[in-house]
Amino acid sequence: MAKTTTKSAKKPAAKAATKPAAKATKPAAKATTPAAKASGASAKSATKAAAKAADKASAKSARKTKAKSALMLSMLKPSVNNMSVRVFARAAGLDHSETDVWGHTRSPEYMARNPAHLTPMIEDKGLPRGVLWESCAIMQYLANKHGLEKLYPKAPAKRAMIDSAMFYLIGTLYPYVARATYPALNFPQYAGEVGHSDAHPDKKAEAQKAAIAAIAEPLEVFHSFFRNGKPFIGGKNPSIADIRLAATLEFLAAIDYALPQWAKEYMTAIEKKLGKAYAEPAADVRGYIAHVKSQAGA
Ligand SMILES: N[C@@H](CCC(=O)N[C@@H](CS)C(=O)NCC(=O)O)C(=O)O
Repeated sequence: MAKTTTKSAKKPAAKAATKPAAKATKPAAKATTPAAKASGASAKSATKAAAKAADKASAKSARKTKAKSALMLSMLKPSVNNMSVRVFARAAGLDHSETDVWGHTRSPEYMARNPAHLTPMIEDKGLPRGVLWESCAIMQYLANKHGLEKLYPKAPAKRAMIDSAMFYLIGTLYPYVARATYPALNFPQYAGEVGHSDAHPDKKAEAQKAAIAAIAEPLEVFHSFFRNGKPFIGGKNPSIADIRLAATLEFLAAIDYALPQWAKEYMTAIEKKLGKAYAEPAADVRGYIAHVKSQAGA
């Protein structure tokens, strides 16, 4: 299973994360001091051996730190766009670190790297601009880079179906889900949406109602067309399109949307297949939904 380290974007946490590593090399350097003070050839060779061992140890720990921090993910815990990549990284067994950037996406530092101010965002050395956002593009890139065929098939026709399902989700299903659930989640809606405007609350409620009603059609398309009798869009195993779909459906709990039976079973099946890789990031989304619901009920 991949190692995941999580930190916050706030400065104290960043400092805390770098300091112990820097300090860790010091005891090894100090360990040579008593021997250096001693005289005689054996003391000198003992010093040399200790220094060599210390060098080896610090080089090893530097390599380890480098490997661990090779993939960095900036994310927001309550978001299903982010949940998709967090589930994927765990399911793929990728060593990565997560930085919670809640409240920091529009900071000058973040905007300088990502003018779209979006999460999830990965930082990876091989990328021409050093960063990549858009959940599906991130999963596609990492699956390509690490040859994760089980999650993202290589055969063009099979791959095309996964891509089609993901584009359909981002372009059609997700806007309905956002319009339907963001008011309940206390998330700002996208500009141009009635919910974002200063229209009368009745108009906003109407738009939300229409979006809720519109969800059923694309949902059925995922079931009858993309799954087509298979357990998952990917076949016997969940693909990146399945991760993206299941994560999206999590938000519907915010409005107590009555999922069709197949969708309930599908989500249970994904969670069972992916285990902790799914459950851990899902717990953050579910925790947030439970929180906003309790606030609304208070
Ligand atoms: N289509 C994008 C949507 C990304 C998105 O909307 N991210 C939101 C969180 S759900 C965000 O980072 N918002 C922060 C901001 O705009 O400052 C994806 O799938 O990654």
